[in-house]
Amino acid sequence: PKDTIFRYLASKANYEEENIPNYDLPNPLIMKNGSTINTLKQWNQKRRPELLRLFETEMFGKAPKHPKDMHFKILTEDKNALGGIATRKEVSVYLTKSDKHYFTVLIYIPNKRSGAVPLFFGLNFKGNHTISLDPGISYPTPEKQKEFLWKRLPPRGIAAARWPIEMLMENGYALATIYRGDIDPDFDDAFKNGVHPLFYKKGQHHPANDEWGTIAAWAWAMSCAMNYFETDKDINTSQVAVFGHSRHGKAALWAGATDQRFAMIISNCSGCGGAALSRRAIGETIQAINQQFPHWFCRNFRKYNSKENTLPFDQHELIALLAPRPVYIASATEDQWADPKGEFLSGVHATPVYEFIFGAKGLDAKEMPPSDTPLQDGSIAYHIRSGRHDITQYDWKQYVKFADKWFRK
Ligand code: GTR
Repeated sequence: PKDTIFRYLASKANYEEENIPNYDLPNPLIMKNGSTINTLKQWNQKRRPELLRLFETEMFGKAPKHPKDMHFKILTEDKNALGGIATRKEVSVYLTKSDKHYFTVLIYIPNKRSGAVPLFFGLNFKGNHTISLDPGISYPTPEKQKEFLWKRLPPRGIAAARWPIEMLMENGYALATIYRGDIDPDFDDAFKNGVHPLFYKKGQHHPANDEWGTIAAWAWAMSCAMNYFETDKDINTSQVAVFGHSRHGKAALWAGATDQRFAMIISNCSGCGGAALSRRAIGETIQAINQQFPHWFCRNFRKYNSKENTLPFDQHELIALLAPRPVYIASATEDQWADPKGEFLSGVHATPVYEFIFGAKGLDAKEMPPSDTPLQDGSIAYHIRSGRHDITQYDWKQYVKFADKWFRK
């Protein structure tokens, strides 16, 4: 049935530039009340908080503060993983005083290192044990498997093609990941499972209209995990790149916006609700995304179904919230559902904030580059890879190159 909704929505969608409605993008440097932002101080004290609040209350939903009883435990550690090239750790992040509510972070650290290393950190779709054939990765516990409502256990290593662990180790990067279902399952369960119920007020059974959906919960958990990384002396926490493919790309962008400890943000095919401009209403639209994934955003976001022009922001301003940190936006030629051009334009229209406020080069282009021609000169990088909606070796090669540029100067 899920597939049926998608096919229905995809068949109804507009894919033609000439059918895009007329729109004016909000100017990231103009406040809601019309006043202009000229200085770093005005940006930091006025406009950034205003935009953040708007995205929070109208789109992703407000998440709670980090739990005060949050604590960590290293569950397993193997200094001789992957034939000796890496140290593998599994760390639980407990959200309450007891050891009952937790999610597990899987971490690989290159053994060839001197001192703390930079980290790539992102969510996975099918379970930590699916990112590699490494037999040392624990399967989720039977209780967890029950919680995840898996019909069957996804096979070990099934997603390995998307996770070039050896390549990252060779290049001196650590890698960390969390199974997103370990935070909040990716289906509409009226927020009965996952982290939401842990934070309900007395008598509350559902997040309020402006409170966190599933994507905000994923981003929040990544921010919680960052607190663990700060205790891990092998990880350079001033060099953490938060990344994500597709729905996890949306989560990575929101994590970067809400937690400025993330030093780099990578959006791979994040599409609607991610890097793509909503007002273009091409491919996946707000209405389509809210229909297919009613749990991703807060309820307020539904006000904008087929009313993109009434949004008090657009997605270029989500990119602007990341400034002045380096951001990589990537698309794929066959991924029209995600609107590659809208992803590119977000970078273009976030650029004034990078330039005028921070004196940094943003995305230095007006026209989309040809496929497989990365633009990596500025703080906002962009490429459109030939091929389908995916994260590939090609994409990873670019991300490492970009990270080298910023983290190894
Ligand atoms: C699609 C969804 C997209 C994107 C994608 C994914 O079905 O419409 O917004 O997030 O899933 O996560 O692969």
